[in-house]
Amino acid sequence: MKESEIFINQIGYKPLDNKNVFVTNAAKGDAKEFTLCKKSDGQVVFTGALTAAPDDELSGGNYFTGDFSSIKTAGEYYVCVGQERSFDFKIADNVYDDVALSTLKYFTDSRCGQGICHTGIAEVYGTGEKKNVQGGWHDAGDYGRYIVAGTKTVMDMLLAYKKCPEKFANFDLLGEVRFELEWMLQMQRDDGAVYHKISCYHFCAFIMPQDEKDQLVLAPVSTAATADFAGCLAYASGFYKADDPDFAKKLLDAALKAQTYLFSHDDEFYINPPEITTGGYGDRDVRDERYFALCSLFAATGDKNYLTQALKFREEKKKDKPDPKHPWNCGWQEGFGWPFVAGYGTEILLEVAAENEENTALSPDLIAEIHTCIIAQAEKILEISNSSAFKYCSKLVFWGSNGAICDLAHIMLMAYDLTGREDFFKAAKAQIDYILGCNPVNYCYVTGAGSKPVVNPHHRPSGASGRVYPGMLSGGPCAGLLDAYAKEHLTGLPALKCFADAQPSYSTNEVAIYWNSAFVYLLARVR
Ligand SMILES: [Ca+2]
Ligand SMILES: [Zn+2]
Repeated sequence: MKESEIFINQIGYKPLDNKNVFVTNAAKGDAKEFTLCKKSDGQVVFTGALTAAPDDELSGGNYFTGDFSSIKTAGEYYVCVGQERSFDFKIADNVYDDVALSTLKYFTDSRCGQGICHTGIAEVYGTGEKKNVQGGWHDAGDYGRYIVAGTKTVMDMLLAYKKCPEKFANFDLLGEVRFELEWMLQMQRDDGAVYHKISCYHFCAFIMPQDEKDQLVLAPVSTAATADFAGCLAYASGFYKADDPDFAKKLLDAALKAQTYLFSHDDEFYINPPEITTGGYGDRDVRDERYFALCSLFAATGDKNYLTQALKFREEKKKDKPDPKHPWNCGWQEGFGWPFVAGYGTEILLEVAAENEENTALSPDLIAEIHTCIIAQAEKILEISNSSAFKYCSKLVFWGSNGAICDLAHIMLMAYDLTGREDFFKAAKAQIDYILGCNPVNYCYVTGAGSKPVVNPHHRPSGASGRVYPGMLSGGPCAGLLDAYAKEHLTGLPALKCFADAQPSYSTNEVAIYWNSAFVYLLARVR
């Protein structure tokens, strides 16, 4: 049977969610309406109008949409348009429980070390020294472990846990995060600086992690890694204080030591030395990393000097000249990406302000300025979502676009927290709908979930074992066509169709801990 071109969230909706169906012009034909039918007996429970969706370049235009938000009765359904029928889906309170748990278990599946893999002693690049570093999560499709990637991941997980701990009742989030933190602690040099990453010199073939036995190497230290480490560990320390004060102290002490190094050293930007060809994760602007570290240390210690120093970076970055080539990193942005971490610093300041209204260091003027800034950014993102056929909230479709829209939704949720405005919340939820099936390629982008999940991810353990690991968010469309497979198969397509469920297409179908964590955050907030 030919797959229909009716797009719904393949997992389903919560009773009170906005519920939208999307359909191509071709599938719509002459139909003016869609029907919502019960899966059990085909009974029509709702008929609604199909209206033209906004025409946008990214999806290619010519889509129609319908709204069945008024149906709140739990059950299993499908949508019909003319002779076409959508995948089945559910309406239920707990509809996202399984997918949420599987996206968390992915982290446990990604654990390195434990006596099984990458147990060798690493060389410290260019020094002749050796160091034993164990643990941490494998980063992505490969087995590297990178501090900036790990930081973003840990921060997403901890922020989600902080906002809604009840959503993690069936998963030991702090235990899982601790596995990464224990590894991060080993990545610090005696002088406080932090190695950028540990990996082999080159990517391996599609083999299991225990079969990668090449020499491990610790790449040079960097400002980005050292500042991320300081920000992340200082924030994390608060979560372990009650149950394990010694571990909490260890984290905070390491963060303080990293910050001491940062105060006395100019920026050290990371680029791969010629002998190392694994993921570079380079970043030419580390003002946001320094801001994040300082905000986090201010929150952890109460020392106003950290705040004063943090605000200097904020003011300086605000003065960036407009740069149309890099609009996503020009001026102040509450970023939540591995190279854009300002949002984490700002979230922490807002937490301090909310928990301690007497805190005189955070002046009402400063807090008002932060609020205005967040709401202005969120409104721009909301506007993009509203002008998109699939309510997609970005104008750019980069490598890892599925993670990026979760990060943009995070900004809308910050604005929702400040204003209570439902339109921010609903647009954030719409990104979950997009990822789980409301998209022009009709994929559920999480492995093991939905009627048409990704089944050929660029993920070595899946490829080598022949078993697709569940709970992984595919990177999703990448308009740049950055790998040979994408160039061969996707040239000329609209950006949101530049996706191939094919193992070689690393630029569209890789997975990564920090895309998963962005999804974990968003799903925890809206489910
Ligand atoms: Ca940066
Ligand atoms: Zn490993």
